[in-house]
Amino acid sequence: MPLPLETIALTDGTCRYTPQLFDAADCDRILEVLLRETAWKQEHIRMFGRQLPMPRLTAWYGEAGKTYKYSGLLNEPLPWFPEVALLRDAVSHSVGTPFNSVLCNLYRDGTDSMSWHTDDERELGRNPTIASISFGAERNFLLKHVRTGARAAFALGHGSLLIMEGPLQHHWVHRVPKTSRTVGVRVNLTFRWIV
Ligand SMILES: O=C(O)CCC(=O)C(=O)O
Repeated sequence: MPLPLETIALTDGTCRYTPQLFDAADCDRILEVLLRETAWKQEHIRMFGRQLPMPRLTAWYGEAGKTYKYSGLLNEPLPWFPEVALLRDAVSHSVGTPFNSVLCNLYRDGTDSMSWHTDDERELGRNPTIASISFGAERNFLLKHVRTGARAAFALGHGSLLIMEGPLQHHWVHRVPKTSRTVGVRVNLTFRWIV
């Protein structure tokens, strides 16, 4: 049976959330495996006329041919490895929808971050369901409505699941800000369906 998820109805979109999709001992093991086995890469993006390192490491896994372009980077999927395929299946089961790709983000400490953006690339389809699981240090995940400025926030901790769905990506931007708190490593996986 999929776990009950809390539904948070926002203006123009919906989130579903549980703070603990996996139990604590599993989370520690999963974090260790993801840190060790994911093909983490330092990507660079062009900003202010310069190639700057992204403030996090990333990796893209998925079915062959499911390429994903964001921030000017064309990502060819790496083949699923066992741990990430098991997580995909567990998350699909809980969310009730299939996923054929995942973006992995590694935040090494509080200086790593992700700036305001929306997951609205054409290959995600019109109203994508995006399922985000996190392991390791808790970090704030912020949402902002582009027209009204309304805000929502989640503290995404070890083993949490957050789903963004409906028209949310047309109306809200999201980010993970830097923090001056001393925080450890965090891994976030966002499962997606590439059309
Ligand atoms: O690390 C997170 O919680 C957010 C990841 C994210 O926004 C993304 O992959 O688009």
